[in-house]
Amino acid sequence: EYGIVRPKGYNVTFHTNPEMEKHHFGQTHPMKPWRLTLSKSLIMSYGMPYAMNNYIARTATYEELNDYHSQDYLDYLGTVLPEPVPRDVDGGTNEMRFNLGGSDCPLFEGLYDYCSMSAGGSLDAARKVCNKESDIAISWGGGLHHAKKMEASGFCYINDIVLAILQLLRCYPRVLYIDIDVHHGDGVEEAFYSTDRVMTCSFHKYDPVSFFPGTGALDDNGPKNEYNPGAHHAINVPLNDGITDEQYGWLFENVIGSIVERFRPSAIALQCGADSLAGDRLGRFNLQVQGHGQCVAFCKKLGLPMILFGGGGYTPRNVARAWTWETAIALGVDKKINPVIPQHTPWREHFRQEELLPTLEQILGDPKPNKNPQKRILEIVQHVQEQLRFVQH
Ligand code: V1P
Ligand code: CA
Ligand code: ZN
Repeated sequence: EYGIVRPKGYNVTFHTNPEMEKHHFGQTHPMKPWRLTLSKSLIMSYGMPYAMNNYIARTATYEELNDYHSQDYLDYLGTVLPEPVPRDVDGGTNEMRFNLGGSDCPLFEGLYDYCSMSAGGSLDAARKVCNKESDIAISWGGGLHHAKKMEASGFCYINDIVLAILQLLRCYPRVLYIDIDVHHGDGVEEAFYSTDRVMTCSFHKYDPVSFFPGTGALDDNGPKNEYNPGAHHAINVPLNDGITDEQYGWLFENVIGSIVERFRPSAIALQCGADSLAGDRLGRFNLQVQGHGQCVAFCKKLGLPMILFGGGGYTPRNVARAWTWETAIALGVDKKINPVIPQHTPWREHFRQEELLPTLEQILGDPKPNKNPQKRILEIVQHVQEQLRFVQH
């Protein structure tokens, strides 16, 4: 139709839930679920749905969420209303206990539904990959990597990634989790701290004092003790402001290349948080759509079954650009995709103020000074390779 052909014998599945996009965290909150609508309509305007299998994600059940999250946390999440429960019910202690109701993780109308839809999409993606019905399954509504077993954190309430990886572990011996969101993937790292069947690797801006969540130092590689098989199975790549496509791509290919060689994963879970792009409202990097997408292309070339998750991304138009480009990469469109966009798409509305044609090739954001010396980049690769020597071949 639009120059995209479905490759024979290669299946990409796309999992979304339009209901999820209708939820609001609040006027000033940076997390805007409608960025998913924007992304989907851009993806549609290129005709990509013709080249993949599209599924409306179901909502995850309580039992499915309970595969990772604790019952008392889920029970509380299921009963809270936008108005905090009256003080005389629990004295506000549950909100404090579960980190709910603050500015990062507000309580809003339909919160529990929103969470179970995000998790439902990622669980559906994992099941398709397990059944071999999908080579790459995409869940842009997932990727909520900070949520803990009994605690909300950083805009994340339910850790759909952990739930999806738990599914993958039912049919694949080893899963590699990669996280290119600008924030540290602390929730996923913590969940798999004590297993050698999951290796986690997050690339992020690191500043223990002033950048959320403050964890993910180079030498944080999982609790080291002789009884912990998960020791050395957490890899962290802490970065500074302003990293470019060139440096990031070099680091990514060296770090992930070394991990794959040593750990030999049987499946990949890739969190594609788009807040690592230049011009992001919360981010600090200088990545362009090409550099971000190059990570997806490199993983695809490994030829392993893979799930692509969404995640952060606070400049909605750029989120849509990146996730559209990455959907195209999953589909195997390696040349530039047809930039002729139908005039009538709702997506056009959001781009009409731009001077240039809204192509995916546009340079994003004002460049930030690059605070990543080449020496440090080399040091990081060296440290990772030293860590990997401890990993059983
Ligand atoms: O920095 C914090 C707070 C302050 N500390 C007490 C914690 N929170 C950050 C949270 C960022 C979450 C990122 C999520 C993801 O990795 C995955 C979906 O992308 C924060 C920031 C900030 N600039 O880092 N919260 C907010 N900004 C915020 C701003 C306005 C309204 C509500 C929250
Ligand atoms: Ca990250
Ligand atoms: Zn983020």
